[in-house]
Amino acid sequence: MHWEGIIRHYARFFTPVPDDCVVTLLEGNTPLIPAPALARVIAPGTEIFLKYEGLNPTGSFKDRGMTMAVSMAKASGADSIICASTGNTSAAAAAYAARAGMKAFVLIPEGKIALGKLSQAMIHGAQVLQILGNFDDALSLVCEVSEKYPVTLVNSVNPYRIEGQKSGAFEVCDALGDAPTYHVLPVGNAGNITAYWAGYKAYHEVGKSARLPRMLGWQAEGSAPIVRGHAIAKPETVATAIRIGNPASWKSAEAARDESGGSIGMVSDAEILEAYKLVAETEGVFCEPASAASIAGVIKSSKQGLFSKGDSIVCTLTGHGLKDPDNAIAQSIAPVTMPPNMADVVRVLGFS
Ligand code: AN7
Repeated sequence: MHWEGIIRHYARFFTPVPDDCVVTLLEGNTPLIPAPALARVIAPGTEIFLKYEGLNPTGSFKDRGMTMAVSMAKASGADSIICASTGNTSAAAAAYAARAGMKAFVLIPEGKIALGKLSQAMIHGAQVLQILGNFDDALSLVCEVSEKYPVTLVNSVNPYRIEGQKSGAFEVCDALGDAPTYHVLPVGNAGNITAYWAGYKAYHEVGKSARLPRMLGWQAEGSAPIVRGHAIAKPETVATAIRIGNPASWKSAEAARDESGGSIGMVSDAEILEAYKLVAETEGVFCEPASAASIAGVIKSSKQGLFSKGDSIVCTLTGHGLKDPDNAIAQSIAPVTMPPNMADVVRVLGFS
């Protein structure tokens, strides 16, 4: 069947969108990739699946929420949207605004967003404001601007964002025939863990799945307000996507954790980078550092003895590795530079 994007495919689960207002890049329908080699190394006896959200149109899960938020903005007659972002939301907002014929304004923390994401916001013609502050500062600003001026806020405080992002959970259930034992994901502004849990509950309520997963969320140690129980004034982490000190969906993330019998923990930058390389090298799947926090979390949980034989574990890999080429290069062995000479080439290749 021809894929029509999440709004049309999962229409019965969403607020109705007038058909002529649907703004879509045919997001969703991303692969759920089995990761047997990774499972053997990090959690033997379990089945691990990677929900590879990097294959969305702008390279992250944000497209699922943005198609809903921008479509509803269009339905309400808006001609511009605004967001704060650590990068991926701005990329999605810029692209969907372009698609809708709207203006996008994006506020990003200066110097702290991955190169690919910045290039996306720019090429789609968004007006980009680099704030000399962090994501939390930018989010307060856009909330205030959107209250006072005629521009629609498309951060995840916009409920249509969360609604659209529920579709990730629907797709996991459709692929597996049921919910997994555990659903693992990185936590930044905490919208996605909120959305996945809402999606799993909605599917369960209508009998599309027999069980509910335990939700396992992972923050970076330097940006772990939920774990530490207080806002972090100066969040830091190599995983810039989740460099957030005061998440908008804090309470609903805690509810997802508690209702599902799950947990929200933290992993160090070193653990994130190790997981980032491991999934790329063992499975051929390239995600950005923030996404790898989910894998790092599985490694940590596995060491603590959380998993049992036969458990199914789904990790959302939230963004594509190409978003952040600088980190990929920094974490890898540098290429060898050499003359175009057969003897030297075969020697370096180890054949002579
Ligand atoms: C790759 O783009 O907040 O917990 O402004 O880009 O739902 O915030 C990005 C978040 C995980 C965390 N992985 O999700 C933004 C932004 C990646 C991300 C998260 C983000 P939430």
